[in-house]
Amino acid sequence: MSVSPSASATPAAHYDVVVVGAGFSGMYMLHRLRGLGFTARVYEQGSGVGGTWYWNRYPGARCDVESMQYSYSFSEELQQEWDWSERYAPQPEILRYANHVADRFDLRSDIQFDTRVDAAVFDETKKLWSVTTADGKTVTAKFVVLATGCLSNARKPDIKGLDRFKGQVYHTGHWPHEQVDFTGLRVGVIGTGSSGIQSIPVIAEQASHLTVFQRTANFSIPARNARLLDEERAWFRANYPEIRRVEREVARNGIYTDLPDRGALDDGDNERRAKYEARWQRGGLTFMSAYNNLALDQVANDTAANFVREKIAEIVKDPETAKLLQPNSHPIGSKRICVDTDYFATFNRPNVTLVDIKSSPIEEITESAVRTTACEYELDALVLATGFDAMTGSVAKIDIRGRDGLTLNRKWAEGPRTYLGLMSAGFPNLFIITGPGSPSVLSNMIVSIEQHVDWISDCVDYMRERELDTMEATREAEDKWVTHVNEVAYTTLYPQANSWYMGANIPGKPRIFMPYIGGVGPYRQICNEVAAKGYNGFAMTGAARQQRAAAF
Ligand code: NA7
Repeated sequence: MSVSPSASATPAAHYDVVVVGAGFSGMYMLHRLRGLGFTARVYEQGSGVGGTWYWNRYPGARCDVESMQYSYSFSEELQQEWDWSERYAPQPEILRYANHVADRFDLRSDIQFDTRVDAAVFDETKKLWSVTTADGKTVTAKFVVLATGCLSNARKPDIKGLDRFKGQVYHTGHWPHEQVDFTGLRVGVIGTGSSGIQSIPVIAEQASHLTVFQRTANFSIPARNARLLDEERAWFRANYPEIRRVEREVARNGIYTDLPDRGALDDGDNERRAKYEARWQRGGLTFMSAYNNLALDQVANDTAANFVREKIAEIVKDPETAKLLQPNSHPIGSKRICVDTDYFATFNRPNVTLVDIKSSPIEEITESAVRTTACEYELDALVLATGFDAMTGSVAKIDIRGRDGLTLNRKWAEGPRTYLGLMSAGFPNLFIITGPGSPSVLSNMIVSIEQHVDWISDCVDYMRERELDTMEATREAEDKWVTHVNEVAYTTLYPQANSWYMGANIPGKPRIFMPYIGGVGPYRQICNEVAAKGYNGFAMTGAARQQRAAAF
């Protein structure tokens, strides 16, 4: 018996919300949506949860924010019970934590792994999104939440001959799941950002010889990583209410530390040096919190940069190598500052060579070597620590079509445009977590993720209560916000660096300072006020009422 196609076609499954990505944002989003009684489906490209921590398995990978702060705050039981073992958790432990959260909150049943989302198309008549996955299946959803992560789209550099290389090739952002053993091998690392700086000391211990190809020297502060003592964990746990408050409302970057009350030039030389020394000895990202004007004033910034340059000269024995390792192309902090364990000291090892590819660029990669304009380096393995198409790269891989068939890629061709980093005009009911235009990568990501997820959860709940169909950023509000994000960025030293914050690491990517630098506290306040005023700057349509909100 033949069955007509219309009779056999099963209708597409429908969810209230489709979430793309099961990293820290996707997992918490799912948890909140379920708590509100929404149906949700999460699609995850990887075979497990954890997002960036699922992919970034390179040797030495660890978080540069302290574990007791780089952890969810939404569950008091979770933050009281989970035992972080080190001050800065290594990647395997962060992944264990992500898996623990998935199990503890029973998230897996609504997550479909090994499933890439290829397309999301908005149907203006039905006011629904159709979401198509790489396996060819399509589901519909009222809302789509892009929890695709900011640093999850590993970027293979465009170097001539790379595909010809016959040895092993790895990218730090897409590391194999099996153990990689460099013992006895001649290894080359291209890239000296955070991933290179973390992996180089570990690879140097295994490799017979390590050649580091450096285009731009970076500022790095010692992590001073150590096992966490019981009393340290207990202190955090006892003080979490205040610590989390400061992270959310006071510290601009969402990291609890003693905050500066003065600028670098308000202290004399000796006092300033003592402060930098204390921060250097304490270690970590909060070095930049020594003074309140290091991101704003070039002369102030120079005092911190000079301090670190002097430290590099003290650590690295060969003066020529030390000089090459001293950053001089950008203000300290204007590229994400790195946090390391023995990075600079690694260059004192006899089996490590630093190659300056700024003065002698890589010409090509042959079957067995990297050839610069000055020399050829025979290698058995190559590690690409060349970073990510940050903030927009993963979103750009999805064919997202909003009103009138407009694609998000076309809309963002001149750079990402959002209102509050949360929505983009022309794309109703499509939310972005920690998107461009929000503090995002300039902050402790978990603080920003929780804030966005909570805001989005409140928002969809608000819409359900009022029987609203669509919500969308207005062009006016978006234009104002984009202008504001830019204005704030240009009051700082950040735009001076060719950083991935600016999209400068991707040839052809528009140079726009993507994250919002106004601080997580003020940003949270703006978002809360917008919500309190009935989602000012967003247009809403619905059965129960029609409203078009004024620009914020
Ligand atoms: P980053 O910080 O973008 O660093 C990438 C590094 O690779 C950086 O040193 C680049 O030099 C270098 N690079 C990139 N492309 C090339 C080519 N074609 N040739 C030579 N060198 C190249 O990425 P990471 O993975 O280290 O860190 C990203 C974030 O993850 C980090 O900030 C933390 O937040 C966690 P350049 O500076 O462009 O001259």
